Amino acid sequence: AANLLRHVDSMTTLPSGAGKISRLNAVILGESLASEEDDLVIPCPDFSSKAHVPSPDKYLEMYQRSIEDPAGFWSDIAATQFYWKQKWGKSVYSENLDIRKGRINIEWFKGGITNISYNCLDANIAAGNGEKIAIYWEGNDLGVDASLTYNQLLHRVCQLANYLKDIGIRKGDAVLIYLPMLMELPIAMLACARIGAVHSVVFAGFSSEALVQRIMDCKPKVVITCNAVRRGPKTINLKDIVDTALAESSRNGSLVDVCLTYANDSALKKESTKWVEGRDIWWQDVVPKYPTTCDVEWVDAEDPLFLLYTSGSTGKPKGVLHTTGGYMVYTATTFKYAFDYKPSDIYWCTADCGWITGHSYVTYGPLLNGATVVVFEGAPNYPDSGRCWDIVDKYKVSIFYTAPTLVRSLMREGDEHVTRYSRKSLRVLGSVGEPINPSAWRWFFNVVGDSRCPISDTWWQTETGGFMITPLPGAWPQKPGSATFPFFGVQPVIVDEKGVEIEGECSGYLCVKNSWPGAFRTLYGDHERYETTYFSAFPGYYFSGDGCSRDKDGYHWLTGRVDDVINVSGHRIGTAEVESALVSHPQCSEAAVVGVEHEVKGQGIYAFVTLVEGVPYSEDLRKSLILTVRKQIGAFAAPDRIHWAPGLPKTRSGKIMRRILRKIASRQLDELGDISTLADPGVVDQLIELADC
Ligand code: 6R9
Repeated sequence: AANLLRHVDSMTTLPSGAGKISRLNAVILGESLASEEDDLVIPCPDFSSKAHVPSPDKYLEMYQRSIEDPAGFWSDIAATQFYWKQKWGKSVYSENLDIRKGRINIEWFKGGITNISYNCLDANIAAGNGEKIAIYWEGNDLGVDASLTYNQLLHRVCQLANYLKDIGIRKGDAVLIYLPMLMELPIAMLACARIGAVHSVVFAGFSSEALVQRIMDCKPKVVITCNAVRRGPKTINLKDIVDTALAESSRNGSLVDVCLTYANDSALKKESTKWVEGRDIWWQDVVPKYPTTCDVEWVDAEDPLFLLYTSGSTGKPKGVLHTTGGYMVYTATTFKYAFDYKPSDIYWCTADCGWITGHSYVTYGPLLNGATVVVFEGAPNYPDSGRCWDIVDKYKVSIFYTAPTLVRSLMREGDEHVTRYSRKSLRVLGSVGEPINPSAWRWFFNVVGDSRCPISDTWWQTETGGFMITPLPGAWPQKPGSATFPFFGVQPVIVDEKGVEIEGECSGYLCVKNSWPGAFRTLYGDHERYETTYFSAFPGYYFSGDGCSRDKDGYHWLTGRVDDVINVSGHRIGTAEVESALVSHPQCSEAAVVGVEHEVKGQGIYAFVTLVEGVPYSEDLRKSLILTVRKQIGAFAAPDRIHWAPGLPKTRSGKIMRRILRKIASRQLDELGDISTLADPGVVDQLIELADC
């Protein structure tokens, strides 16, 4: 904090003045950090003067208090901005993040009794916002749209909550939600929360096999889905995927009693939907018959709110568990400050509720603030590459939050798709999911935001629940590509490979020293894996899995994952998951997957495969290997490249040397390094020869 203090201090003397980025030289992806260092984007004085945090000084004052007195800082916010049926007990929080001192444990507001659905809906209505629009829904096809006020949203949520109670769902029961971006998705999440059920949303791009894996882990009694969805020019039959998954999971002993299916008429007619009598129920046949009021199930702050599966470095996805009170306070507060949210804003986050971004910043964070949220069903380039800006103009979106991969893909299509729309409603832009390279940052800032909207490049994770390192718009100068400084209450540290904290200008592993209210509490059913994955590598800290450097001014620059997780278009994929899908193919005996730089997706998936003895490599086999991954995980995890590897580079003890594979995959052949420790160094030449095969 002392470092941060010094450098922010020196920034207050920076010349003020709004503006364009001084240097707009053409930049290539992955350019070096050094060339960016003096590239400061100074916030507009007019913007800053109206911002929640108008200056570095104000930030510092709040940040310092949040670190010196976390209990006071967070309990003031919790007590004044949220409804609690009963206040928490004596201690605001308790934590042990040090594995050497025993079990890892994080609790916030324990003993406090509340309900997040009540705080999203009833509390805003009581404050006079009942007739304010909660959700603008924009369908995939032009001209298909709908909206709900806070009153209407509450009614819909209550009807579903009553139905779920009626079929026997109780506090603590898991409910699996497999829905695309229909309004019914946030409705289903809020209905579960209202009755204390634990939702587990599975991104509707996951395959049936991935769905089975999740059903087997959390054993829901009910699955909520829809018959089909339109995405761009395609119609995807989700119900078929669910049917296959439910048949398989019941064979494996996990029986789902009810499959509540929303009839998404614009995608597929009811009559054409396959049906399992006795298990399948049309949402529209039952839910609207229930009363529009539903008593809230008051829960403890530490009662579970949801499970969300994410990829790790082994094949089995991890069920990240978030609880109620801390998550509520944290998502709402980060939303307010990192986007400088004001009640007049119209907010659009392009993320799907199947990922953490959709949980925290489509549903909970914004609704807790009483915001108006745009929910978009479709694809951002359909019917053409101007769709996003068409939506921005249509709803007068003022805060637009998206992923670098989308920025890069739109950037390639040319400025005219952007500039033919007004976009004058835009005020704040946001980025999430992966590092945003400076050239994409500049394009987003200059072209989309007309050089007047600050960009909040928010670094965080499924595990962190909410933003950890993020700009606060208007508070301080930005550097394109840097996530800047920690949010209130967060103490990030950079450690070396021995786990020793490094001060000042440095690079290393990004850890966090303390707990924050939005932190995940465990991995569902596997607290030991929680402790070993996140708290054992560097004892005393939470280890994020990311690399990070800090520049001379204290700005943070995220450099990507340092573990076996790759980030494709902002989606986390474990290399082990893809490998295990590949080796399940009867003709593949071994696979090794690495990430390679990809112009649009950030990282692409590059798979080395060894075939079963005697099987020749062919184009058909390549296609069928890719299809296997699509089937087991989902289309988004399909390898970009298959590289036939008669042998893989292994040490004498049989460990695959991924370092070498990464170099071969990115064709950095003069940087292979020492290959003498390989059991058979000859395989390297062989792989290089086959690279373009
Ligand atoms: C929110 C989310 C987490 C991983 C994380 C990191 C990468 C996310 C980033 C970023 C650089 C940012 N990541 N935001 N890297 N700058 N602003 O994406 O959660 O799906 O769990 O992914 O994404 O590598 O470790 P999740």
